[in-house]
Amino acid sequence: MGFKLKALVVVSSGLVVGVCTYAAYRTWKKRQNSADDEGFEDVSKLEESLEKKVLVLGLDRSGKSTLVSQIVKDVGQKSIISSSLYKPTEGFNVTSLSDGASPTVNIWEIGGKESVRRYWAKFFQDTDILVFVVDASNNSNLSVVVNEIKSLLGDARLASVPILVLANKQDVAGALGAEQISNVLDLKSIPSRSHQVKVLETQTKPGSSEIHPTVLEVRKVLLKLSSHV
Ligand SMILES: Nc1nc2c(ncn2[C@@H]2O[C@H](COP(=O)(O)OP(=O)(O)OP(=O)(O)O)[C@@H](O)[C@H]2O)c(=O)[nH]1
Ligand SMILES: [Mg+2]
Repeated sequence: MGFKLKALVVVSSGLVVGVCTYAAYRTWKKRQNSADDEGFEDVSKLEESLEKKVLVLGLDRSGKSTLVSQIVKDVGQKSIISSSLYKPTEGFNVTSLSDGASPTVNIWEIGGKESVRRYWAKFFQDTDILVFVVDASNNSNLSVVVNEIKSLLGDARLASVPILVLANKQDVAGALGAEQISNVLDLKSIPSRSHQVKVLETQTKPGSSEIHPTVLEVRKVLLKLSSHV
């Protein structure tokens, strides 16, 4: 087997294992919830509401992993954002965010490469908030973004889920702003009764010693939203 083919087999099987692990986790969680429900229904519901699921999607290289790694850092922590080397997410990453007051936010970031995008739908179930990261400095793939968002909006499992669209890479000259991204993606045509949509400009460029204020704003919005969904 040639090197490329071998690599492909390893990557694909890694993703399939990832998706299977996720499916197993959900089955376990369902069983655990139904076991909890026996005689303790109210307590179990209360516990359920203490964890929220945020799904982070977007095309490859839009900045999802970089964003998530910054969102979960301690605010005062220095020398944070280490490398600008691109390491694509081949499956998914899960991490948690908590401020002690709001529910714990479990952040699921799924890889954005075309080969991984077809597995996105496996992660839709039980999503409380959807974050969609757009590389606002790259005009060339916005039509792909439009199609991906359309198909997300058409999925019943995401019905009425609030959507936070991030126009990322604002540090790059010529990056489209929130208003332009909103127009290009036709976000204003989404009925507010089906989805609450918010667009924020962000920059997650590695190399800074402090978390950028736009990332802190995303964290704040997520924690606030998670208390209301
Ligand atoms: N200029 C600039 N570069 C950024 C910014 N955010 C991330 N990058 C760079 O963009 C590249 C891709 O970032 P990732 O966070 O790995 O992208 P991703 O969306 O997770 O990509 P996949 O995992 O393949 O879906 C990396 O080289 C980052 O250093 C930003 O705000 N500005
Ligand atoms: Mg990634």
